[in-house]
Amino acid sequence: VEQLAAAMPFNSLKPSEHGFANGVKPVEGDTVEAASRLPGASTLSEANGSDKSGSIAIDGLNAAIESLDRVRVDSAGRQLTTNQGVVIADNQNSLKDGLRGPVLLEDFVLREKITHFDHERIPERIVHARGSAAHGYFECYQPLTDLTRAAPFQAAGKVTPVFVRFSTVAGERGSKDTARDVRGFAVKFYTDEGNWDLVGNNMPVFFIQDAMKFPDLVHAVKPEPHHAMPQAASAHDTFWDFVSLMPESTHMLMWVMSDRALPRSFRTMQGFGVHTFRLVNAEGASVFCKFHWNPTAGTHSMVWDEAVKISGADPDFHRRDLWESIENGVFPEYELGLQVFTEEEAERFSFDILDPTKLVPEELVPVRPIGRMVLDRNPDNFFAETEQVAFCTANVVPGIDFSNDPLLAGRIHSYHDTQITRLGGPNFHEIPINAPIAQVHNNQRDGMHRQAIPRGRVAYEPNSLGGGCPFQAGAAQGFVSVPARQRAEEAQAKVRAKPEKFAEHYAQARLFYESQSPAEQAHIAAAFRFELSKVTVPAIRRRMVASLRNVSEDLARQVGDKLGLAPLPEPMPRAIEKPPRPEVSRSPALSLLARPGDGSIKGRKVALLIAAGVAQASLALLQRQLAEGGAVARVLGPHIGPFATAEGGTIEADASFENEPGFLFDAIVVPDGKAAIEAIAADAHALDGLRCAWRHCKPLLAIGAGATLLQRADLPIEGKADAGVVIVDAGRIDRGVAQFVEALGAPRHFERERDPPRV
Ligand code: HDD
Repeated sequence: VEQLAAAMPFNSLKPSEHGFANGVKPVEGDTVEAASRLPGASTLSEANGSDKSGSIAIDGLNAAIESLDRVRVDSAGRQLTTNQGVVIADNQNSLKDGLRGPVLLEDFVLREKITHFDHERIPERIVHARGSAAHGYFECYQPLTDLTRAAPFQAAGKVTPVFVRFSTVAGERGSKDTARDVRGFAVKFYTDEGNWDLVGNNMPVFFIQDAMKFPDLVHAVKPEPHHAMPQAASAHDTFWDFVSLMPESTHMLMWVMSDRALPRSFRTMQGFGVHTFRLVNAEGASVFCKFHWNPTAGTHSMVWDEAVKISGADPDFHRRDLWESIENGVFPEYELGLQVFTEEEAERFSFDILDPTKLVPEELVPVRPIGRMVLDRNPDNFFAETEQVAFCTANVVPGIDFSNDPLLAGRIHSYHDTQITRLGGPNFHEIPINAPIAQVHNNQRDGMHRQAIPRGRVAYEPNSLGGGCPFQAGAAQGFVSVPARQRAEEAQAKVRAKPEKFAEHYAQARLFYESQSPAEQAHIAAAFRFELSKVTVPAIRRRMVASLRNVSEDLARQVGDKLGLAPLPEPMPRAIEKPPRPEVSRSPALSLLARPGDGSIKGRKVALLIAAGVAQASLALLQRQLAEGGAVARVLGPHIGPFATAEGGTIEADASFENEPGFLFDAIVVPDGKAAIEAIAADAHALDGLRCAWRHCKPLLAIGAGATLLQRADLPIEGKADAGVVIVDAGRIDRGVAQFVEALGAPRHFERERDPPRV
């Protein structure tokens, strides 16, 4: 390894790329630091061939890889073949009857190639079409046997492989990552007792209370059917028409108009199971539970102007961040937390725990950390894994069960059903990424694209010819549904109706708004203003502001003013005159600032602006500290390639001010060197980048002569700037670098923000 590393640039995390690594599985109870040092973290294994399939089983960081190895294909050093394995002599020319003659029907090589190509596309997901995924593992902190018999939670240090797909909801497969939208957060646990899918979102509540309305909601938010616009946006008439007629959406609207809908990255957003689930222990006793994923890197979001600009410059912004972070060894990590409560406790809550438009405030039921999830391997192939993965809320394992949430009931049906069209038949569970590690034995047979070859003549149960196999396991081992009681007063006739507490729609919307920081509240008001100003029908705008009056007069006024609605419309009539008194009126945990992270700069992207004459020495300390902290520094110049430095050397620009605009970065650094500053100041792309960094409340560091560039960009740095603007003399770089690194690891510097913006 050392010899090879000396001979060529070599990433020690990815020895498998170089064809000599035998990966190692994570040691039970290992820390992420130790796990990240293990070889085999990458699967880009072009150099690893095997005799049979072209793939050799690199034992990576999780056991799910073994089941995928069987089908991994690696063509390094191989001849081209047809799908029948026949070696192809010429892949450039079709078979013709003479040089200028017609192409012959017998050309099976041509026909096979074109036919396969014609069928490459499959239907995209009806919602959550755009997504990105990664492999990883879940590690349990402590046994939870008192609460649940679910396999991942049975021992401290137990590692369960996972595959996680993040997504936007409304946009099509080729749309942008940075839309204002909910994000999907779907986790497939390959447990040793079967697959468990926790199919959640980055918001803990939902728009509707009953699956019956899901098709209407989706039709309303998707591009309008007559002209198919707008793409990946809720800022249009049909969405606001629907939600303004659905007061139950109000709470979720507060989340979707908040910074939560603009995550900085998938690494910095929370995830929630949304519904109330049940945990069931080996004795069959059950409690209710809500699932929370909390990112170790803290919760960080973008601002709207930034998201709009990034959408144009890099529609793959989140996908790229996830991919590059994993390749760089900055593994996204989340802690799994549980809110556990009993049926009796739930009955006393002011809201119904079966209502998915309500959350359980953390002040009422604290979140108990129970394990962590680390994403440490990028997929080998986007289509085979990320596109073909099929999540389903019905996929639970012994120890996990459902509540009677009516939204969940519809989901239990919908997910399996949708894959039958999307993946072309009922055998999609055999697609490698979907196949459980636990063995499958049953009497289901045939169907399109069957892969397994069941042996024997018995395909029914009970049987005697097969010795009674496969046989029922009994309650001790198999899945048993919780025999949930129906309370006597609930044991009614069939009804199409809801429990009474479902009719209260505003208390938690208010709780959310009141729990935000002033900057977050301002962003919510601005988001409503923006979205509703795109609505062309005045009655819809009025109806929505009427609904906001039930949440917060302050918010309704801010939005109404900017929509020219004076006086404000009357508040929307409420379904309940005297709603139950909420338990808490403030929940600090609902603000993004509640989880700023540990101050680490891991994965942050920093632009270093250079031009000819740059004082390279002024950058050296900074570059070292950024690298040590796990941040990514990119050198941006007027063009890519080498530039002469003030010291007489050369420095290479990785990117240009034009091809990687400043708003793509978390921070910008302007080094010392008068000549360089003159050259940078002559390029408005660079000045725009600085203005964006300022406007988006990001850190800026100017060293020596670099300070004049901030003035040339017209940044209003009069008197004492905020902690995010660091200006240092060339002689005191060390102090400036320390301040800058601290600012980089902190949340945005919103004290700078003005609405409308000054810069
Ligand atoms: Fe859903 C996909 C999350 C309500 C029907 N949903 C889908 C995905 C996520 C969610 C993360 C993408 C999975 C992936 O990456 O492949 N959905 C949610 C959450 C909901 C929710 C958190 C509310 C709590 N969904 C919901 C309802 C229904 C559906 C009420 C239907 C009754 N969802 C689907 C679907 C999708 C889907 C049509 C599209 C593609 C797929 O399932 O595999 O079945």
